[in-house]
Amino acid sequence: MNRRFELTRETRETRIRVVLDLDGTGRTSIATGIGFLDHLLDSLARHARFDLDLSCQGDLHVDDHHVAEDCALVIGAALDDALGERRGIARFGEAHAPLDEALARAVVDLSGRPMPVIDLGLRREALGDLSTEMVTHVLKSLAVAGRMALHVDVLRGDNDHHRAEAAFKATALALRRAVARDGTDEIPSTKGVL
Ligand SMILES: [Mn+2]
Repeated sequence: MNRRFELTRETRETRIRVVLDLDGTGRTSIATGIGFLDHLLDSLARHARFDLDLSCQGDLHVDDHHVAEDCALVIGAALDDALGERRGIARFGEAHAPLDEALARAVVDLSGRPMPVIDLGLRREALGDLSTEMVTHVLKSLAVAGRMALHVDVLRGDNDHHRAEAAFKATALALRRAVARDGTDEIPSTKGVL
């Protein structure tokens, strides 16, 4: 079963092309126009072992909101499509990830229902050219479009760059476990549908 999906999404605010392969090796090519967003998405794909090509031309003259949100929505939509009926996957995944003094925890259920609960405790206004509120919003948008419960908490950490990056690494590791094939052809749900 091929778990690779390509998608182009164009609105008046952004034009995005994504190629996502859940069975990749963590090879990435990411150009959103926002350096710190590239850094976080690169970390997400690399540690999830997804291959991710993502390019976005967006209205950065307005602010970072549309680009950051739409990139996350497109990755989530590609993930949803690549998973198909969600047959033969672990479905649940959890992970802790440290980055030096920071420690993050992510717990994911590829339930088919969008439910993000994100608490990163970021204190700065921005990291590079990405506002910190958008770091949280990207994870929320990913969970909504990817139709998953995603709980991410940063448990400690002094440096907001470390806190944000640890959150994305933990999310990546949890996703890697949740999408892992379990050797069956079953849909892992008592309902029989995800
Ligand atoms: Mn970093």
